Amino acid sequence: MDRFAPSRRHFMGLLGITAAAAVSGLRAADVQLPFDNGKRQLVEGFEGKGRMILQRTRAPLLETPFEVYDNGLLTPVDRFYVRWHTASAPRQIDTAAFRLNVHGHVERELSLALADLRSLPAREVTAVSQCAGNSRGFSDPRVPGAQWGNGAMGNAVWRGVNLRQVLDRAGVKAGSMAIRFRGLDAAPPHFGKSLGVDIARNDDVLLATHMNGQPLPWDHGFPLRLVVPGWFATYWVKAVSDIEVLTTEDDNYWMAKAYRIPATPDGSTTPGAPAGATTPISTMPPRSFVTNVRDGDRLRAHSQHAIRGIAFSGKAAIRRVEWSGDGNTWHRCQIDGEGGVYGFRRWHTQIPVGAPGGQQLLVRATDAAGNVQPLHAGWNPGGFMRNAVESLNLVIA
Ligand SMILES: Nc1nc2c(c(=O)[nH]1)N[C@H]1C(S)=C(S)[C@@H](COP(=O)(O)O)O[C@H]1N2
Ligand SMILES: [Mo]
Repeated sequence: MDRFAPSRRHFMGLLGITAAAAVSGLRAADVQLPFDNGKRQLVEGFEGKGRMILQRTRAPLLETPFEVYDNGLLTPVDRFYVRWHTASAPRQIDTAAFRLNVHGHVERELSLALADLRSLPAREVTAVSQCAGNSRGFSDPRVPGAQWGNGAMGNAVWRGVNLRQVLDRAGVKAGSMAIRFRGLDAAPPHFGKSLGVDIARNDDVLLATHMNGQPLPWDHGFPLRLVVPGWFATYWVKAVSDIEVLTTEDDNYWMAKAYRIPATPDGSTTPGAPAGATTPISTMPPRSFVTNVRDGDRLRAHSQHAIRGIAFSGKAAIRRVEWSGDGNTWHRCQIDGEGGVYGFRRWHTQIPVGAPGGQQLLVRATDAAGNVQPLHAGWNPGGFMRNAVESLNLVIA
């Protein structure tokens, strides 16, 4: 596949017209996501990105091709999915003039330069970032929104300062209710999300400057982004420049109207049912995927086949991964050692392959809090939080 000459890419980066220009000059290949109207282009040439599935050019929505998850536990920065609501975040900032402002219900307002943040102790957390709408394209009946396959997720090592250090410098006053984070996005409704004070003060919540050892690229929130391990990525505000401590619930669009799920135990409802109470989406239920075998693959009859994949949960550590040929009898897979609580965990096993014909393969994950993937997918009007057991139909020959 052709790449742009570096000079051209540099030029586009400077002018901030990466996306639209990039695609028109690209040689692209077709890919098919496994649902109706799932035809997409595989493109290369977005600034800093390798081959990605193009969902939208501007504001960019780029999906990670699924084979990337089989290559290693960490998702490389150049293959990490990209999601912006508007194309209004700057692609050029004066890093010397940049300030992170902390204000609202605090003892002392802060205006921190990047150098101030660099002087604070940094820490690293390995965590999965997953869009709340990951896998929305599988919703049945279909729902509006980005028609993602399963590639709006990625696992990275995030480095930055613990948010609590910054909050403690400002002194969050008693009676505070929520902490709102806003990005540099200029278009209304200005992107912002908020977290309860206790969540925001968690050890693992970071104002990150690096992912996988590299400074954050523009698309992932340079110069600072919020990292909220376990929580859906909508809370991981990119290019965050403003932190406001609130004494009431946040009533801004992104909390009060968007990214809400039915207030039912599993966040789902019946298609067509009257709208009931909703609640902001929060932590990620467990998911698991086979990464080395795809739906429709051919396996050799009467053999043993090694399968492997990934599992993660935002609610507790992954405790168990199982496979099944029928959805009734489940067999334990081996979970590999590394990965951490919030990251992808690798698992593997051998499955017996039967006589020629068809064979099903299902995998499900359970976390330490007892959350288990349901056999059948729930449904909600936003297409959020899909987490059903994945099922592959294999061809045995
Ligand atoms: N400033 C800003 N931050 C943002 C968003 C945005 O539109 N603007 N989108 C959020 C959503 S919905 C997702 S899924 C993640 C995507 O992060 P990524 O592009 O680094 O993968 O960023 C979050 N942070
Ligand atoms: Mo998202």
